[in-house]
Amino acid sequence: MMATRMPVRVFIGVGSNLASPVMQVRQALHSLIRLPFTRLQAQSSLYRNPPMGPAWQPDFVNAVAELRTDLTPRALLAALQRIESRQGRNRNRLRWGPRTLDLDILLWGARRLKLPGLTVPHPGIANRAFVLYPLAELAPELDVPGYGSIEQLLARVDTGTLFRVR
Ligand code: A4P
Ligand code: MG
Repeated sequence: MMATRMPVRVFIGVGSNLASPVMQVRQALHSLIRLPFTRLQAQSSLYRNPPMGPAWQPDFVNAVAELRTDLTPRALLAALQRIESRQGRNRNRLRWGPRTLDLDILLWGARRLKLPGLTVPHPGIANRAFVLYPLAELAPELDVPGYGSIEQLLARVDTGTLFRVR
């Protein structure tokens, strides 16, 4: 008999600020639907917001997706990086610079992971309104392991610069 595993609840941060960001984000969400051993459970609204980092770059569009997956963390990260590459992500750009698509693993169930090339919860999570706000839209009850409740974290960031894309 096949072993059935309990799929893990995973949240993915999606961001783009180049080449029609709204379209890039929608296309990425579409690609998440087609990941193997994975179900797209929910997706947040899209939010336009100013760049964190170099200010000369275009505004970002950000969203969060909720998955259920049987993939390992490494396999999911590799699959996300393939989606980034397909959407023209150039990996040699400066830190926090513009990009067609960024897919970050925000949360892996209630676990904390520290592998070479993969830290979960995503280290920036607690300071980023463009992550916390869409995350809270999907899971207001969430606890971010090592950081606190989403409600507490959200109270400490400025959500005034987020505009829901209609
Ligand atoms: N990596 C480690 N942990 C993770 C994780 N949890 N999920 C490693 C995904 N990747 C993870 O990432 C660099 C390396 O991080 C990868 O090789 C992976 O092994 P990257 O996507 O190649 O580069 P990056 O995204 O430019 O680097 P960094 O420092 O992770 O940037 P961030 O934190 O992703 O921030 N402003 C707004 N408004 N909205 C944004 O979405 N995004 C960024 C990028 C800057 N400013 C922004 C936004
Ligand atoms: Mg990234």
